[in-house]
Amino acid sequence: MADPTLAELGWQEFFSRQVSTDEDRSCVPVRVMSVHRGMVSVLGAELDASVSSVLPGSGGPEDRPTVGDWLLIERESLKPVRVLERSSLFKRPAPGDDQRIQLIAANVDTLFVVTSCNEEFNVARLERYLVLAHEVGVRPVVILTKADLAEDPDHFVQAAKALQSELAVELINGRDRQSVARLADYCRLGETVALVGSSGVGKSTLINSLTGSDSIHTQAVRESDGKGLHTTTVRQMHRLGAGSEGPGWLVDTPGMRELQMSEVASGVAEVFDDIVAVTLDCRFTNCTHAQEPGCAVRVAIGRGELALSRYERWRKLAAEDNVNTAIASVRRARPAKGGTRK
Ligand SMILES: Nc1nc2c(ncn2[C@@H]2O[C@H](COP(=O)(O)OP(=O)(O)O)[C@@H](O)[C@H]2O)c(=O)[nH]1
Ligand SMILES: [Mg+2]
Ligand SMILES: [Zn+2]
Repeated sequence: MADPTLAELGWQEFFSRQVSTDEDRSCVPVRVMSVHRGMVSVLGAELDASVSSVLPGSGGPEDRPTVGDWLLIERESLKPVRVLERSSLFKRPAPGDDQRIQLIAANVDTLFVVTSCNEEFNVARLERYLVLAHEVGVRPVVILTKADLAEDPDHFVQAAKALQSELAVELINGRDRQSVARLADYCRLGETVALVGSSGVGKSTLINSLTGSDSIHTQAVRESDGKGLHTTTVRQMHRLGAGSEGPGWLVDTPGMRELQMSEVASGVAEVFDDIVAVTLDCRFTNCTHAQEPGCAVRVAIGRGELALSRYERWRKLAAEDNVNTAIASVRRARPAKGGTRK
């Protein structure tokens, strides 16, 4: 495959205006393709290399490079200088009591929320992913796989479309290249699509069909820089559309088993904007929609204009977000144990 140009890699004015004249002379921008222990695989306009992921200075938890990042590196030494400000960032709290944040992917344009036309399909889980997409500021597309195995695939399409007005929903057989071909429209020149969804829904299959490759595993480590890298790394940018015009990028994400909602209030408000609109008609601005007189939410539920199940899912997500957001702000206020922050 020919070396990509910066535009094909996703370079935009948003990034170029962050680079000073001095930096422009001494550095080159490269995009992070995958992250390994202490190293990142990067691609630039004329550069395919593995460079250190350790940046000068201490930096905050979000300053280390992740998949999809634009990294400035020194032209001669290839030493990393800094990560450019991101147009979007997916992250999650590291599992357990760890205070660290796990960075998932940066500079993503579109989120493919992948689910299948079977018992895996779950509206509450889909809503969580939609909240995440809106919070991060990327366009969500629900991808329904295994259409070929379902008796009534349209039932799943309708259920997904009901989640949000104007939500893009695509029904596919992920193993069939013709069936997935139209999804390439969501991933135009230099654009990046991240895939999320439970294990087994067909994310890897879809990436293989879209990129026309047989196995993601053969792509996990490039020959040019495979030396000393851990082959178990899964998160990686895959180039779409070999030879075709307008190739974009696909990035798989680790299964987010416990997708905790934290600091996503605006995402919740966007996904449930219909309910938020109803609450504006409640008599009291701090209405809890339980006992208060003049509660527009209870009226809407009583009239059948608002589904009780959807209202309850909204309450649950909003409550979870409130608790986790409060915990996160307490943690931030407290100095890290041992005094040093990584
Ligand atoms: N029949 C059918 N099988 C599929 C489809 N998508 C994925 N699969 C199969 O489902 C299994 C899990 O797919 P995989 O891509 O590994 O899921 P991942 O864990 O999300 O990456 C594999 O056996 C795939 O062949 C589909 O649309 N139709
Ligand atoms: Mg997979
Ligand atoms: Zn109310």
